[in-house]
Amino acid sequence: IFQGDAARAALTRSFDEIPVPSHVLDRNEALFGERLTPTQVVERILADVRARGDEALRDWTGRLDGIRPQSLEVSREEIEAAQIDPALHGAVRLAVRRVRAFYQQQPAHGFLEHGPDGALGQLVRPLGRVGVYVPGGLAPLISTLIHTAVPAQVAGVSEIVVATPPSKDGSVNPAILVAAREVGIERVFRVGGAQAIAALAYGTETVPAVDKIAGPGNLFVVIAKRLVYGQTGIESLPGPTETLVVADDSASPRFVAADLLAQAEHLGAEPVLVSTSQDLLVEVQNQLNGQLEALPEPNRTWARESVAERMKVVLAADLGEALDLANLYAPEHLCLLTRDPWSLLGQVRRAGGVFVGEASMEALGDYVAGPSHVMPTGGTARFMSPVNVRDFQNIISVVGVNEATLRRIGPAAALLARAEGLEAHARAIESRLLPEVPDARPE
Ligand code: HSO
Ligand code: ZN
Repeated sequence: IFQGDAARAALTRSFDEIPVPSHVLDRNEALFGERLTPTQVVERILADVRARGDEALRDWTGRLDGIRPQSLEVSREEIEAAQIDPALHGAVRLAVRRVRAFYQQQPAHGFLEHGPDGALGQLVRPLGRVGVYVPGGLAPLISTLIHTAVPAQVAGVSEIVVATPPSKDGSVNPAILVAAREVGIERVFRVGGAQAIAALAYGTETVPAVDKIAGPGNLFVVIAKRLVYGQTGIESLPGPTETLVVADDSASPRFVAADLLAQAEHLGAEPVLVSTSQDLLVEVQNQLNGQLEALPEPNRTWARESVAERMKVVLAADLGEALDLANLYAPEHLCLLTRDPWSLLGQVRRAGGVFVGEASMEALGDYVAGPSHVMPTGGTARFMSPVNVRDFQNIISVVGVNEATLRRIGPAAALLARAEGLEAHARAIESRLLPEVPDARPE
């Protein structure tokens, strides 16, 4: 249990290289005959997909996912035919509806006022084509498709394509296909990992190059996104997830433990508990042990690993200190389980999302609350925001001043140009200020 300065130290992030687990190096050795780092592997994959397109995608998918798909694109018929349990289908629809309704409220318009001086403004335009990466593997993140594609759609993006890894028999999880259909996405590619990011960035015979890639992924996906940035846009580099719970003596230890475990079952997750009550910390610990035991496998193993390796527990002097620590840590998720959680909102400075009170657990936000669950991780909430409509639009500045304004402000521009030693700039400005005698300017 950390307190005071030790708590500050424990919650201060360091931005060292992401540690590479030894099992990743072992796997690379088995695959490549050398202990390549993930970055070296990703560089090979990117170069190969860029050079050989679809064939490289098939080869890498065969090698890494254990299935060599003939058709890289999921056919329209397959998307149309996908079926899931009706209740689950209803839940997908509810999630789509609520996420869409949420983003429709985000102000996203430009401005352009025509006045006596002409006009200055901003045009807001949707991006052309967006690629959404949907992780498969251990957990097929149906919700992630919804939580990235819907804000893009609300932004006005007309073409959204999805890439997701195939399962061993080459199929794509039907719930992901149903979600794609409900959102209105027509193109889904069965390709995952760094090879998917390469395909979306460079384009292949089958996969179109996109203007921006959004969505979380494993270490290889995150490294690939970082390396293709510039060739294409990326929304962020979502890494392992974190939740910081602030709880006082009024909080239910059962709920606090449940929320920490919900987070802990994500691989690599970091659960943090900051409480003003020593008693609560003890009770939560008991609850955690009991609830962990009651989890089925493999979830118990995943959750236990996060709790044992990364969970942090802090005793704060008061809620003011608790919030200071939360702002220092800048969690992806900040959960307020206190007597009067709304009264703390004014002190929240740095977080991806804030979950206010017992009824608003983070797990609800993962699915159906409304805001996208793709939020800044690793302390990047200091300067980043959750996925939102603005991620899928660009702004174009409009300069449309008229003659009268030019006369008023042009001489200052010419002065600044000469101060920068840029004579042609000054002359371009003055050519309009002195239209009749363009060469009359003294040397
Ligand atoms: N909590 C995760 C997102 C997620 N959880 C998707 C379940 N499905 C990262 O914010
Ligand atoms: Zn989650």
